Amino acid sequence: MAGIRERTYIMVKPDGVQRGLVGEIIARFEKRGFKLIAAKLVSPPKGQLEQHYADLSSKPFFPGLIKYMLSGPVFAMVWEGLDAVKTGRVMLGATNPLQSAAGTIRGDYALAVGRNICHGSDTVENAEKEISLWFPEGIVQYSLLQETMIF
Ligand code: RTP
Repeated sequence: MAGIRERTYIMVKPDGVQRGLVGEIIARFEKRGFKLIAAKLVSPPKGQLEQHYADLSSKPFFPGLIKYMLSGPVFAMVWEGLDAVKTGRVMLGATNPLQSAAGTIRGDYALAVGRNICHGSDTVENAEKEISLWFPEGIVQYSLLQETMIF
């Protein structure tokens, strides 16, 4: 759903997990004001990663991307809040960390496009698809006190 209850799928990739950046990334989203509604550490099967990145399957870097994503567990999350998809992408920074602004997650912690720490949905439609793919068991529903204060 777009607007104040918009949801986005954010994933800490294997390099981010290995480097101990899960807490830092959670903290940034929490402090910004987003609400965590799902989270888990998972080692997905290859087919799930191929489905997640299906639109990139013809790219030359696709096999390397899948190998990288299979190199360790990922931390899968769903965050909810105002313009979560667009703002989440801004917080991640440009795909290639060499172009990511300082102050963004990639701009502060990454150097290479092939090791760029995190994923964020690029559209509301893709967010809903990705949430279904990564959290087929469903999402917890709860209210935060701050929700009544923000809007
Ligand atoms: P993501 O889906 O991971 O959030 O990244 P994105 O939308 O910013 O970028 P996208 O073009 O969808 O690329 C997905 C991931 O593929 C890897 N990549 N490698 N070697 C390369 O030239 C290259 N280009 C992209 C990155 O890990 C990128 O995040």
